[in-house]
Amino acid sequence: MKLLYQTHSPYARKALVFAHEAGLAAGIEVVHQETSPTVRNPRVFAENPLGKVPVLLRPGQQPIFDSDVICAYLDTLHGARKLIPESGEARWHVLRVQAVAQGLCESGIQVRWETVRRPEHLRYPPLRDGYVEKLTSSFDWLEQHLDVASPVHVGHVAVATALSWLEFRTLPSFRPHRPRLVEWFDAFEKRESMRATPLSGETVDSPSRTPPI
Ligand SMILES: N[C@@H](CCC(=O)N[C@@H](CS)C(=O)NCC(=O)O)C(=O)O
Repeated sequence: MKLLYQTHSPYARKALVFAHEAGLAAGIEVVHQETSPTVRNPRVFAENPLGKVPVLLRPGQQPIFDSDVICAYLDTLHGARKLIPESGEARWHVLRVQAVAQGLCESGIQVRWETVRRPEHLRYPPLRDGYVEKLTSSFDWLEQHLDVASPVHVGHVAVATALSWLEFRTLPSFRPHRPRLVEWFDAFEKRESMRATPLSGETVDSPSRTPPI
């Protein structure tokens, strides 16, 4: 299998960290791609109509995209303890944590658009503030609800890769006043799966875009 990947994407890293945690990373070739909604990447669009990474390519089968779906697929490929519980409240808890983590990444990306990525005269501070509020409210939710003592699950992987990326991009910090979350995260970052997948690089946006004909 191949994974269309980006070294500064929290979503791509989530899929790869999951593969490491599931013992599947050795069977996945990482293929680096750059994506931005302002610069079309034909290789990625050929596999995913949304033009986003990560995308998992399987020989002779349809591509799988969206990190949530890739993780769910990978979890079917191994015989060890499932990282996504198959039933019961445990399943809904883990998926809910994953949803909050996805929202952290989405909100962080929006904050970056409204602070550094969009040309200055097109930025809209109330939108930035609204997304910052989603970040802080999600940090508080995680401080209260994250099951820090449970065996690793997809929600942990998603939250750790999201928080790590927020720090990498010096977005609003989750650290003040959230000791439980901080202790858990600092320990998680030491895991082999996280150390094997460091974040690096810059997003390349186009300052202006010619619409497709
Ligand atoms: N919901 C998707 C989000 C993927 C995503 O937004 N990837 C970014 C990289 S961080 C991307 O490729 N963006 C390009 C674009 O928005 O066109 C997932 O979980 O995989």
